Amino acid sequence: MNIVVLTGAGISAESGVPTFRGADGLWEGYRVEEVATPEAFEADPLLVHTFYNMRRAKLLDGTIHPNPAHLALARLAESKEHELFLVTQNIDDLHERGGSPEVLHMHGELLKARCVDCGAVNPWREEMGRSSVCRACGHIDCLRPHVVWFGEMPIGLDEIGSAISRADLFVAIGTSGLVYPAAGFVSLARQAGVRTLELNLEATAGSNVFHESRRGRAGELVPLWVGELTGD
Ligand code: BV8
Repeated sequence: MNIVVLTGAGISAESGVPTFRGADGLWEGYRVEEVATPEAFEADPLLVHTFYNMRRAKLLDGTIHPNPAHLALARLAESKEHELFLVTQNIDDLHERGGSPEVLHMHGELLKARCVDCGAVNPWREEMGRSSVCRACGHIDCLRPHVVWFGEMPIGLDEIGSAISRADLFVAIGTSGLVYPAAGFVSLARQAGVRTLELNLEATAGSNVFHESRRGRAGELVPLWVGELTGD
């Protein structure tokens, strides 16, 4: 079976990565939509760098590990009977650390830096600020997180659209279905006659669009669902 899986912050919640719209969905009193924008970066680069430096440091502090949901998706990728296209809205590297061989980060990656002068994208695991130096062109005050902000074009939309149109099954895991265009993928799938399944802790904005919606924690639901497909 051709399967497209879209993951969101909910798949990393049990690994200790806070979701966006969890308890209060605020960071230091800011809404993510206010901080994760080009305008915020233009107006207050230090605030935005601090937002990502804190999240990067947390991701790398040794306490965050892939959970059974990440591991189950890696097993699904290895199975011979199925073709998996994994796209994530998350900017953490937990799918990769969980063994998934190919991950499309449609909203970018926290552990990469992009140079606004030369366009180079490089791995970046330390603090980033205005004095950081681009490893490709040597300029300073030119690096930003390689992350898609609100109002910016997500990565890989064409590839995602064609993967969905030729899929047999579209599964959304741990996403609130509030951010577009990712939130619209389920409708795209339904229009293409693709079966749709949602695995999420609670009902979401899109739950009634899915053919089937299962309630529960990703760490439990995903291994069970993958087991149904691979028979293990
Ligand atoms: C674009 C990277 C156009 C940054 C992110 C009005 C109406 C409709 C749309 C818009 C509008 N105004 C503006 C827009 C567009 C906007 C948008 O959709 N805004 C929303 C807020 C209304 N979208 C954009 O701007 C996008 N770009 O549209 O470009 C364009 C066109 C042409 C040319 C140029 C541009 C770009 C959006 C990307 C923004 N970047 N992330 C960063 O991470 O800092 S978005 C960010 O929030 C995440 O990446 C993620 O994608 C998104 C949503 O979060 P979720 O992953 O769903 O997480 P959330 O916390 O919301 O939900 C978690 C879920 O998990 C919950 O349901 C919970 O129940 C569940 N859960 C919790 N624990 C568990 C669990 N489930 C299972 N197990 C558990 N243990």
